Amino acid sequence: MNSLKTFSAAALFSCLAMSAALAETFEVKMLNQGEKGSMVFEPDFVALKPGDTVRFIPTHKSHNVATIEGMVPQGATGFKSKINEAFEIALDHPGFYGIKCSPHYGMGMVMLIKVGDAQLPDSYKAVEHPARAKPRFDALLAAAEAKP
Ligand SMILES: [Cu+2]
Repeated sequence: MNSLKTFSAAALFSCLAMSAALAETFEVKMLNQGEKGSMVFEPDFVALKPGDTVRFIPTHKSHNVATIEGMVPQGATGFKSKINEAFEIALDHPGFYGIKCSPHYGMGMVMLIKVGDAQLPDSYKAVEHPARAKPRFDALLAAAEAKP
């Protein structure tokens, strides 16, 4: 009986230790030219567990990262980095973040972040984007909805 108690306490402890250790960091490059064309975040979609971190790397110059109005989970706050600077943020609010590069939003430089289990809100599809950002976002939103 005693040994069983000891065992379950140890198992519980190792689970807690593991879940803390499992918080991951996802790297996203900011590029003038990538696999999907010019002015891109690469990758342009990341799915995080709550508590995971996204690190934006200024691989090429003149980029930043900023949340798009109307595309931040309810109760969460948006963020915006400085041009040419690496930027790291831990996200623990479940939901979707629509992301743009401020100088290149008009050239379609956008990406989508999913945190935890979340349903894409319909309101996200109604957000207006510059002409070249729209098709990229439509594809990202469609892919995000198709994923389980
Ligand atoms: Cu940019």
